Amino acid sequence: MWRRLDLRGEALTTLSSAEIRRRLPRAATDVDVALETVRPICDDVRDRGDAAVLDATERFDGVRPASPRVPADALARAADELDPAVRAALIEAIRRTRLVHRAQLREPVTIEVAPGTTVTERWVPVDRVGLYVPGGRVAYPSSVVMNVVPAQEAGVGSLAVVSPPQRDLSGPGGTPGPWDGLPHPVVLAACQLLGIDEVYAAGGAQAVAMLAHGTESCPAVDVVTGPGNVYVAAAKRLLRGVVGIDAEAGPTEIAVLADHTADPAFVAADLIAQAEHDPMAACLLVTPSADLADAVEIELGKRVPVTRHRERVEESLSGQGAVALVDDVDAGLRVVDAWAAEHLQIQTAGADAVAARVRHAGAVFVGPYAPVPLGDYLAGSNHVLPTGGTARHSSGLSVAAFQRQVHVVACTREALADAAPHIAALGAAEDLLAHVDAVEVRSR
Ligand code: HSO
Ligand code: ZN
Repeated sequence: MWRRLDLRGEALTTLSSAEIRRRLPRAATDVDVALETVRPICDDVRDRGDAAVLDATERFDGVRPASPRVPADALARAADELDPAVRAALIEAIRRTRLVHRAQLREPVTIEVAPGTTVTERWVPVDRVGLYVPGGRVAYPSSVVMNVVPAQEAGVGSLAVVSPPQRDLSGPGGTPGPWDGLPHPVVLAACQLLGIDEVYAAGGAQAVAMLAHGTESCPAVDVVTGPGNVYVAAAKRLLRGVVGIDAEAGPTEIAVLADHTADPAFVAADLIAQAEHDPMAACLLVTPSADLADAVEIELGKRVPVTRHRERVEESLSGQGAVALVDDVDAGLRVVDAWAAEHLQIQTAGADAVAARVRHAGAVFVGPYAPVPLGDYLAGSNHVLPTGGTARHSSGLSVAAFQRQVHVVACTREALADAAPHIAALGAAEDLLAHVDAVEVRSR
């Protein structure tokens, strides 16, 4: 059901990271192809505003709301009808996520680089953000928390949440029910719990374009964040520059680095949990223990047939699932670093020390009792994480996505005079003599 890769022996030591990465499976998503699909949609939203958003919504989501803006009474109703256990869980998730993200805030720092010359570095929130919450195959109220909390903690004043509308035909005789044309009610309830009153029933490229260009009902934002499908990623790529974006999310993925001490049932359950997100999800086990590889395979054989989203899981595991056998945990670390997983689990002896050596992963989960769903929902860490190997150069969502760092330079007359000869030398070297003059005019 999944492939076995043998990375034991000499081979690994002679391969570069990029070569190791190429040998490991990962679904190929072609954002460039999707670009051509989303370009006319984004242009249409730019030109025709709400009408174009609603047309695209009708076409792709099969439902046409009266306006993209979700009415306040729908938010209130969603919160009233929220299951108490889900409410309690969301409140605890919000509390923990706030603690972690508040700790990311940086005070301004002033550095005196020479007597009389200071550079102050301060972090300034953007004015207005748009937060994308997926709602296609699965609705993600937890993603409301993961986007909204960092934006709020960063100090952003104006927040808009977008999430695709659902078709609800639960009314009498298959007529539209109370949630027809609205985002998933638990998504709405999560917004209400977080104090967000600006929510739009829009998804896909049309939602990103609405946020980026602005429409009659939705003023343009400065930054768009949040995960989505390939069309959302393509729209972000197209509109980057018109707005700031966090990252282009690809299919979710997990790597488990485990040795003979790992519990095969835990490992199999963790792989299946990631695979249930998406048939394109990539699940990788890296282990020096052939016994563990066999035992995990047996566990998968037991668990996959009875899992709720069996088809997705089977497709994911047979498409991009693999176990890579390595010589030892050190070699395993090279492999998982090369792959740069969105989620990396360490289930080895001395897991803390192994985890401390990881260099490339979106988030690291240490030991047998830190499964990825803990991070998805409740650890307080962010679950919007870099996919597709981009963990080599990018981070998960944090307050930094919603702020800019600004350098503030101050200098006294005397300090400028001290710096003048150096500026004159560099200005002359670049043949920019007006630069030199702008300093000298101050010393006359
Ligand atoms: N594992 C997903 C996040 C998520 N899981 C949301 C459940 N809900 C990608 O990081
Ligand atoms: Zn998940």
